[in-house]
Amino acid sequence: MQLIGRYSSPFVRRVAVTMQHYGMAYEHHSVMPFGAGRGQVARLNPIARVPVLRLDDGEMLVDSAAILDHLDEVAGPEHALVPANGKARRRVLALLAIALGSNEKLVTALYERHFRPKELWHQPWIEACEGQVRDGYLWLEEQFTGPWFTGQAMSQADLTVAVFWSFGMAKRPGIFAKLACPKLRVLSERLEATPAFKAAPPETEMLSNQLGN
Ligand SMILES: N[C@@H](CCC(=O)N[C@@H](CS)C(=O)NCC(=O)O)C(=O)O
Repeated sequence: MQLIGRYSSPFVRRVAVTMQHYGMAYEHHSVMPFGAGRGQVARLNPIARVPVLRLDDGEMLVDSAAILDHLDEVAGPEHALVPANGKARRRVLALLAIALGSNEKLVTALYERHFRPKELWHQPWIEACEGQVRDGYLWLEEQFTGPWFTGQAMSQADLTVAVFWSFGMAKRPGIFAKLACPKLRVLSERLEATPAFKAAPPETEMLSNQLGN
């Protein structure tokens, strides 16, 4: 399998960490969906987004949720990080929906600050997005009763929130360091120290480094 996209993308990284966790071998192609890399990504995904997972028979999967759904199927119900059915599955998907939504709003605000000239930044829009980010993480913090989100076993909710938390801390430390989310912080630090996370560290980012806190 080939995983396309840089680990500096939290969507790519959650796929990579999951593959490491499952012990699945893959080739990593660290390509950005912007600038010089855009054409290469567009040949694999019509909307030029990462992650893309190319399966051994050439089939192309796009979108981290669809990719993870496939990987869970390959891992099998005993090992899958999202339960196969019922209330347990709905619970993990509900947590993931808020984590993904919060992270998407963070990325939206980052893109506003990266792609538009500073004098055209629309501050009310940035603040609205960042308010949604805060509300999402505060809700997730409330849901976390430990040792994992859904009890005694790690799920995709834990892995994804840990990846997204690290991304938020790196990109907008001024927001994330002030968030009253001690349980999410500990969860992220705990998982970042595991072999699966260490095997897929975020590369030095080339985009959005100069955006302030
Ligand atoms: N819902 C998608 C989001 C993927 C996404 O936004 N990827 C970003 C990189 S962090 C990207 O490719 N951005 C380029 C673009 O949106 O044009 C997923 O979960 O895979």
